[in-house]
Amino acid sequence: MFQPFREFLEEELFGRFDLSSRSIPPGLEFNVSDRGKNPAQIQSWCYQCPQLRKIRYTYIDAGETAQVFNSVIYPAHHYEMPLLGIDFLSFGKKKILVVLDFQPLFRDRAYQEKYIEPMRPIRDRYSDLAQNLEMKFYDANQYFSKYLLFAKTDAETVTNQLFPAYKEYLQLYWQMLEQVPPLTDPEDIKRIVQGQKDYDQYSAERDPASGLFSSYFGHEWAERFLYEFLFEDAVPLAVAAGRG
Ligand code: BLA
Repeated sequence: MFQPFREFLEEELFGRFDLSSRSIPPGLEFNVSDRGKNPAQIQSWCYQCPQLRKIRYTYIDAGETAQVFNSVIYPAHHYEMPLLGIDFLSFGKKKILVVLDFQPLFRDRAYQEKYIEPMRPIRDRYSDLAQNLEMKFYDANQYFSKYLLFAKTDAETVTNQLFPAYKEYLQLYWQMLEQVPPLTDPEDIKRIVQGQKDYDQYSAERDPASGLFSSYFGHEWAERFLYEFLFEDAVPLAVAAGRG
């Protein structure tokens, strides 16, 4: 269902950037599950280039039962711009949830003006995909922008609206990346390092996918996947508590 989105992202990345592979810890790059009736497989890719310090995406294919395309792109630490976040989920073809956002590291007005306002004209043209749904796991005011696409939708809308919207958001993201002034003050850069780390910590603790990973691949694998790959700059709660 979302393979064309993955392929498009891949073509864009390889066409625009000088990518090198970034290692994925052993055992986390690929897994298959035959627990229960429905076989599921999960595969991940990870790259870096001078402008983007971590580009990761994951595809879960459990046939009709579940299709998920998830990605986060982290700019280099000398760019303060938002992370690109993608989470497209389809369960049994009936339940389709899509989220796409430039995920802000900071919430001040100047930041919003520079990095979030440019999304607005696109968002306004895809109002079917901007549904103002309530968030149950995350706080909509943290690491989400007011112009995110967030919708419960159907397969037809995925093809006819989400795909063009996705292309436009990506286009804007690349354009922003070309224009963003690099930070040079080590203090400013430190603030971005911390901002991206805080994002990982927050996301690892809230990720609604942890149950899904556990059910397919077991708790231990799920924890490793979250803390060693998806959000590798997060510290597992038990470890963090022990350090206190
Ligand atoms: C929701 N994301 C979800 C849900 C799952 C995932 C299972 C709950 C769906 C439901 O309501 O039943 C799945 N999340 C994943 C997967 C990965 C993951 C498979 O991290 C990793 C491979 N989530 C993101 C990113 C964004 C995001 C980058 O990982 C930003 C665009 C958003 N996902 C997001 C939001 C919700 C969601 C906003 C709704 C959660 C809520 O209601 O609070």
